[in-house]
Amino acid sequence: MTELLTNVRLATMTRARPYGLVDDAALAFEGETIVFAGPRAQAPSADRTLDLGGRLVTPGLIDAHTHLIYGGNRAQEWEQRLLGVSYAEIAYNGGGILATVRATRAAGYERLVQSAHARLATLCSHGVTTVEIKSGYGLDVETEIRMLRIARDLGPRLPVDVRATFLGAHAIPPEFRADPDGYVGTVCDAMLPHIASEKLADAVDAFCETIAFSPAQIERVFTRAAQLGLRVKLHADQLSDGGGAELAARFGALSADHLEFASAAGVEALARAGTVAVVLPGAFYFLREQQPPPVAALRAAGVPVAIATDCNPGTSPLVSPLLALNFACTLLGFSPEEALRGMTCEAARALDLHHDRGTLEPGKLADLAVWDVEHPAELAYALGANPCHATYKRGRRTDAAESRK
Ligand code: DI6
Ligand code: FE
Repeated sequence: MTELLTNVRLATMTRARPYGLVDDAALAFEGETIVFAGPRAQAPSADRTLDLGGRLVTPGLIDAHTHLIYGGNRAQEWEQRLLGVSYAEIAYNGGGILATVRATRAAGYERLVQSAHARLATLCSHGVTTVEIKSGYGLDVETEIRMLRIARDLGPRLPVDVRATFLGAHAIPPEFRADPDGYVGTVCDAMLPHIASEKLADAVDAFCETIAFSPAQIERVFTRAAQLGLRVKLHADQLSDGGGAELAARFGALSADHLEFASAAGVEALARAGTVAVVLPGAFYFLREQQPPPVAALRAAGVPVAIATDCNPGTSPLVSPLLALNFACTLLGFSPEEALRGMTCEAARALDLHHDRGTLEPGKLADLAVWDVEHPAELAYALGANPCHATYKRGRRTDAAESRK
């Protein structure tokens, strides 16, 4: 059966600038696959036609970096930070990520599912149809596996595809405080082989930072991941220049994320490796970071740049992808078009899913967001608004009003 959505403006996000816009357009799909996206006058005949009243249709948004499964919250730590205590100080004193690790270990499976489901449903109600979710708040075999199973369980419950990422090397757990290398051994020898054999993760991430893991420790994790056939990505150069971008590039990482302190050499390395830069404006904003990521240098070097929410309890409790686009424009110098590319086609690349999503073209999945706006710049523009009218996930429609329930 062919379904035709007509009387729309399409932001196809294909190479044609700006936004791959097609006015007075139509889009047809058969099952879960787009078969036509172009001028209404050329649309094929269809079994069912829906007039969308001139609304804008974009690819479903892709949030390529979240940590949305966690116990508790860190509002009180945020209060402390507003009084001048730094994120690094809080981490050194056993708060920060480790506070969430305690709360996550203590929460049962069902409580974690419930709170993560609510956050993911909010993302979906804002046009998201593909999301990446990391583990990393368990830091022991049992809880890391629980987090990844929850990530795998959430997808079928909502109109969204979930990519699960194993982030065992997120922080050094309290049990290994005196033996960080011992923990890296656990990640490599106990966690990774199990996760790979059960296919619980699609990729492996790590946090390269003075308060987390050294490049040498991360090399061990990445080497093991590569042996097990898993692609890698990296939290790189967020709080200091630790050569994270270079490290990610050396391992052919899918993405290097954050990058506030990445050096010129790091940017060049990403460009050569074809690694996507994932910029996380929510964390930049919420940490009141002073040093922006090198957006102009990334642009000049031709590095693909994605934008994501980084939804997490410590540095970016953000469940609005559109606000992430706005922050990218107002704080980091993106154009609204670059920002939207960052959450569609470039985000698809960051997840290695660009073969089947991220643009509106025949052959790609019918993952769509329908918006009550005239022009795509409005998506990044309207602070705190949610103009999402409906989404289509693999051709199946969800009304936004429905998904907010
Ligand atoms: N960088 C981040 O921004 C998140 N993880 C990371 O490595 C923050 C995680 C947290 O503070 O809970
Ligand atoms: Fe993160």
